Amino acid sequence: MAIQDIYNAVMAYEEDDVAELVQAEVDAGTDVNVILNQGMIAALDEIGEKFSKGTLFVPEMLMAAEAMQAGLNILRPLLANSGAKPVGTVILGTVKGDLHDIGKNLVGMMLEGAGFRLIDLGTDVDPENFITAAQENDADIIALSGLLTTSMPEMEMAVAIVQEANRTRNLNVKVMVGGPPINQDFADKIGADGYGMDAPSAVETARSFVRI
Ligand code: B1M
Repeated sequence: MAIQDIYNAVMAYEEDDVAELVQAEVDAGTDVNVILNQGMIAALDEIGEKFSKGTLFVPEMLMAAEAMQAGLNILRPLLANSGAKPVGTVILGTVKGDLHDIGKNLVGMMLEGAGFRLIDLGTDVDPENFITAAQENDADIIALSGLLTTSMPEMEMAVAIVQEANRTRNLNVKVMVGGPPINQDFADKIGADGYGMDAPSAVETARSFVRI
């Protein structure tokens, strides 16, 4: 049994095998980050490269995502259960037009694991829905994920709408952004309060907003 087997099972779209192999690694005491990064995320990166080269297509990308999700379901309790009193509330979602949710879900699990109350609005989220959810839940942070290049202008618009609501509609939240096409420069340029390169750094950024 090896991490390579998890990688291979994601590449073969074998959901059940991924779940079994991830469970076996967890039982053997393997570091969750190793399982995630070297087993599951590395395989999805390879899938993405093959898609770029035109050697596989959307259905295969979807099957790989489902296999990844089967593994994430095993890891969820390890990542998400802090048991502590909430340190703050985060409204999380993928921006309008973008249906990718695996990275967002991972960010959400790690935020929960760090003690945040999480309201996950899912994918393809209209900016106004972030604001409504933040107001209804007295949230501290709005967290926007996006994977497509075309999500960047959507993110820019969402950040502008949230910051405008902070100024004029009695909202008081920090807004943070992340996803592969996003970097710190872009986050600064669009007026976001923070950026996370990956799930652990998203948690760090969120913690900096609530001063833990
Ligand atoms: Co899509 N897709 N996809 N896809 N897909 C990418 C993103 C792509 C890079 C593939 C490629 O061409 N190489 C490409 C985007 C190119 C671009 O715009 N530059 C692409 C494309 C083109 C598309 C479609 C347009 C394909 C088509 O229909 N022709 C289409 C778009 C649909 C839509 O959204 N409207 C599409 C569809 C899909 C599927 C539905 C089949 C599936 C998604 C299933 C799902 O999410 N439930 C899918 C998949 C699986 C991928 C790849 C292969 C994997 C994405 C993933 O889950 N990665 C991806 C290629 C790749 O990434 N290598 C690709 C693993 C995940 C853990 O990483 O999401 O990056 P990631 O999250 C990281 C960090 O980015 C960060 O933390 C996470 C954990 O460390 N992070 C944050 C994410 N959000 C954050 C928020 C934060 C902070 C950090 O703070 C708020």
